[in-house]
Amino acid sequence: KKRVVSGVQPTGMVHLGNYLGAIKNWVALQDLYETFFFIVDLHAITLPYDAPELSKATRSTAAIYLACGIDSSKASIFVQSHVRAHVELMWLLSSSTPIGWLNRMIQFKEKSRKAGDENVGVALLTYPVLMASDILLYQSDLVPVGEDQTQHLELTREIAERVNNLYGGRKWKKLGGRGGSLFKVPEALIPPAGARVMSLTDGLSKMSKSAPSDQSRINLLDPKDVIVNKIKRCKTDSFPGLEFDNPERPECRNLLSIYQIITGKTKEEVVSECQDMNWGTFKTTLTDALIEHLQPIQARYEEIMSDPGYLDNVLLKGAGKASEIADITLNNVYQAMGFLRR
Ligand code: AQP
Repeated sequence: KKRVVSGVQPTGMVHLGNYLGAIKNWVALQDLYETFFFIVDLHAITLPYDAPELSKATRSTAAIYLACGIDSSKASIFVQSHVRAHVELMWLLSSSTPIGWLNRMIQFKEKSRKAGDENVGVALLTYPVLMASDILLYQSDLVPVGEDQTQHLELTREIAERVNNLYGGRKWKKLGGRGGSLFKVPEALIPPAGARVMSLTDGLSKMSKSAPSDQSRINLLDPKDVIVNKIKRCKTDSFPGLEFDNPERPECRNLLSIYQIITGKTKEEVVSECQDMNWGTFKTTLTDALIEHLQPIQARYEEIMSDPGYLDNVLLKGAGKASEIADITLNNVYQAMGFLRR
């Protein structure tokens, strides 16, 4: 079976964008591939954060994976920092990653400009090397990535090829290794169209955990009345009827797309159902669909959170399985790079 890895940062509340763009798609992947879904807590400290909140958000994100249908008997679910190989391999990879490659990363440029140089830790720059480590450790074939992550995945591929050339093949064999590639070079798995969920208050920017206004996103755990209120107040326009493909109506496209994915209907079905609706009617329809979809997830979440032992076990088992595989890669890299082994 091909291997797939992916994760979400425990940096706040998991929102509809994380769910429709990532977690919901993973549920189908776990039946097709050998899957590793982790909570990327080490990435979550690359911008200023609240330490007591980190462990809470990590547990909560893990429970959300399970509540959304990720099944621990099919997928390995674990916390990134529980598998030490992630950080170790990152250090080894960073010696072969030119600073120029990292300086070019758009996300680094944007996030460091926003935060200001004095507030930016070195980890924000080296973040993509940790992501490369996350992926390469598992010899992953496929990585589901949103548009925002394609540049980082490309960098992962470049790092893999460079390390394979520098240390793999015959050179590795001479050091007692198997020879050949140290890393599989992974491919992107592009999510289904329409999976980029935009902000409720601005149809041109993505729904995001870090946006200051909570009104801009639907959190997976938002209670009914909050969802009602957010949809009631979300940005719309004054065009007649509703349509997907008018570039002047990004909010309309976004809300129709959310409705389409959440109900599992086709675009054509949504067009014929909604094209003549006014905003008031559509907002009620969308709100009802969201509540109906999220309610069972929220109920399962509560159940999971009420049994901490169960969650601990899932994460322990997941980390155990992940460590076994990660350690094989890590040991090979140490060997190929010429380290004296214990
Ligand atoms: N708006 C979105 N639409 C579709 N997919 C999205 N993802 C995030 N936002 C959207 C996908 O969710 C996965 C996990 O994201 P992350 O936790 O690594 O954080 P992120 O990509 O930086 O997104 P956030 O949640 O909006 O956080 P901030 O505010 O910190 O940028 C990824 O697969 C991502 O593509």
